[in-house]
Amino acid sequence: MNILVLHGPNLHLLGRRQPEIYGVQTLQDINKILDQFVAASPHDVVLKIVQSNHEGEIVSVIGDHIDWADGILINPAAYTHTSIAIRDALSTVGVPVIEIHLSNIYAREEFRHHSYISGVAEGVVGGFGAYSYILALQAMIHILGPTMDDN
Ligand code: CA2
Repeated sequence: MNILVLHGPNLHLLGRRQPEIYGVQTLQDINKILDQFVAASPHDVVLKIVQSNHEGEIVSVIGDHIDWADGILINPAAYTHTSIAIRDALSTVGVPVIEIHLSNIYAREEFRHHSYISGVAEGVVGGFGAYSYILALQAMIHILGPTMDDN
């Protein structure tokens, strides 16, 4: 199963600022944990991980993987609250999407309480720091596993 992992704007700065909100792990640490989880998985999982600070680039990356991705994990970061373009791109691909947040967006400022992405996602995982990513990956393997293992 091919899983596209997308990290949105400013997440390349993780671990350097606001550790009280986003944790001390860097994006490289999170990517390494995901790769280690995949290596230990009995399923045939391939991850492609992309970080971008640009909305249009995220839209393009999603579209470019339309024939490759069986599922998409995305932390849209600030675009969560603004981007109809990313929402449309995700719904066009037509594969399961899981929205990820490091922080609990509902325990923060009001403007973070609305997500344009949740309505096209299978589910949302947030509030667990880097562990949100592992939970989301586990959920995606759970969703895709039965269909893929039949192949
Ligand atoms: O909690 C999350 O994962 C967020 O998606 C993170 C976004 C924020 O806009 C969302 O509301 C919730 C912000 C990502 C910025 O990451 C930083 C990393 C290090 C230092 C400063 C920001």
